[in-house]
Amino acid sequence: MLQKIYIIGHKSPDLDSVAAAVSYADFKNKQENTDAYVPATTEDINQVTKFVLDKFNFQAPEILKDAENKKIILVDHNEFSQTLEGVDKAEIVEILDHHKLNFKYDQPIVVNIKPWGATCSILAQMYFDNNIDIDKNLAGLMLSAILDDTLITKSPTCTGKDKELIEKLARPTDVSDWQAYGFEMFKIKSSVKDFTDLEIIKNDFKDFDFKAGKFGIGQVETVDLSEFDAREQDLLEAMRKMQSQENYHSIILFLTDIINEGSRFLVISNNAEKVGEALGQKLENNKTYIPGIMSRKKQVVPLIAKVFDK
Ligand SMILES: [Mn+2]
Repeated sequence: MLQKIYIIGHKSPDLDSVAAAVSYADFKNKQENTDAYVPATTEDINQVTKFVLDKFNFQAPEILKDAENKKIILVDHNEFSQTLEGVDKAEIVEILDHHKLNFKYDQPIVVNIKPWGATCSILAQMYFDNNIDIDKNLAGLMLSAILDDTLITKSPTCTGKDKELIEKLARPTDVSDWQAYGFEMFKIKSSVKDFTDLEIIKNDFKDFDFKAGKFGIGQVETVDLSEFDAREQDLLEAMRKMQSQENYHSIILFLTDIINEGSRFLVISNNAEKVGEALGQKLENNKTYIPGIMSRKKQVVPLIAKVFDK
């Protein structure tokens, strides 16, 4: 029997991670005329991912907790700090991603990284380049992931290529106004009223192993920042607890207002003053607001890494 090859995104899976796994499995299976490629996620999918999979008639991928002895393709990430358990005992066959490369391996493998706004943008272009048919549901799925990762094109990570692909993918779908559809998605993302503090922090959270120590950087994208005002103290408390229990140098949570294009930062750190300096701001009571900051990978991580990873 053919050995399965699992295609899987990062921990705390976001829509792009899940949609990329689903789409790339479809692409590979079609291209190689097989069914060996299986999309997977590390854990339960988030609410907006559920909404999108439902809307375009896809099943949630199977959950894969341990990669040991499995063949794996990593999508939408490449850092071991962000991947599933057992990857050190797995056979990684390929990487498809749009983040900075921080990957070492003892074998030559296929690595495809482009500095575009979403992994699904790279994938959509691969379908077009290889003349592989994209049905309207798959177009809708990839479109949604690009809109999500680029904050409806407002993020500094969004490139001309992403915009071109958004237009192209929207055409065959029933989405007549992609901007309005994008806001509908972000309203679902923003509705975190029923979440615990820890669920909010961990909803879109990534670990980074910097020279100064372990950093956890979480982001919440919202259309209504004021919804969080009353919870900031509780969020900081939960972050403080998490920092001591899980040995973080720093935990940074930033709440991005996609309407006004800026982010509210909450910081718990062994050296909060220095985190503030790295961000170019003075923190007051572990908090600050920075206009224009919307992207973890293009803005926050480089600023923090410059100070704490040298
Ligand atoms: Mn992504």
